[in-house]
Amino acid sequence: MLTEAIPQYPVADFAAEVRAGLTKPGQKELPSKYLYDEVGSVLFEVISVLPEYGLTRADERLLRHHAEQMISRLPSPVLVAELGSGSGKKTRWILQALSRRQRTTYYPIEISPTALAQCEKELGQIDSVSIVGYERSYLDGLLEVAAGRRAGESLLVLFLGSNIGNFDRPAGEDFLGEVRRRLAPGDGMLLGTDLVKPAPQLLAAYDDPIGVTAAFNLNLLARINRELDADFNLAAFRHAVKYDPQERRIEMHLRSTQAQSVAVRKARFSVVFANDETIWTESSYKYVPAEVVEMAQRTGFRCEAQWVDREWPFAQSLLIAV
Ligand code: AVI
Repeated sequence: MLTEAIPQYPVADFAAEVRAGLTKPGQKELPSKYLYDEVGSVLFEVISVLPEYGLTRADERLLRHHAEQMISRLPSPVLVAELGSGSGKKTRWILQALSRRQRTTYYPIEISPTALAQCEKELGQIDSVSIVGYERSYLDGLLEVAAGRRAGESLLVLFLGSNIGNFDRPAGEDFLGEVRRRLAPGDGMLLGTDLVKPAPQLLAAYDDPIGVTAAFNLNLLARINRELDADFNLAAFRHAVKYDPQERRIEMHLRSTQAQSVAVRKARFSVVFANDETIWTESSYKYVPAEVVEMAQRTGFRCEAQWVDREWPFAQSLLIAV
């Protein structure tokens, strides 16, 4: 695999964002993108195979069963760019279906070099598919891929796994608009969204009984200790999850189990926690299918088709840039 690389988040950006989130008045927060260092990415892979977390299996099932139909609705030749390649496992179905009709170039765009390497391992052997990895933010990478295409080539952008659900709703919609600005009319986007389901099922998915999701969440504090020379006592924080039915979102928090003070030396600040105070580390918004259609229309796409998994309600929506 060829890789176009730039460095990961500079430590100064990480320090500034941790400081801003932990010193802001009211609810303390940390950006969820920092959950995915080398340890966090491996823990997320484990989450994705937990029996309680049906999201990744539903995403993969829809691609496995409908990839041919999905690509039959796209012009040929088409380049494939994926935002946040993850391990690349699910993408195999789309690439195999495409490779039966054309030679295909696949551009995984991903800030984590570990995930890009994993993706190459998973997908490197498919006949007629070449891989060019971009170690970039999603939108910067997409701009470069779109700018480099030849006349007559269209683009299919994959944004799978309900990664859009980790944006607040308005930010998710802005993000779709930004993707659209980088595309030409007729280009496609396959968007995976986790759908609303009963609260007990969602709570179990984000608070599994063997504690993998708890470790994934706590690793954020461990990462701050490692990279910013902080002294979080991990034993004094607990993973906590709640579902807000009005907002239709799961919230992950880290709850302080005592009054305590923590120093984050490389970010030059200390922070005090009251007993029971939380740090909000991630939101995971859940959708209804019609909402995705409307969001697509407001951002310059039309929804060409939707496929919904019955076992674990989840939708793949094929959006076409208008
Ligand atoms: C990556 N993302 C879609 C996952 C989700 O379900 O929101 C991240 C995750 N957080 C806890 N478990 C999984």
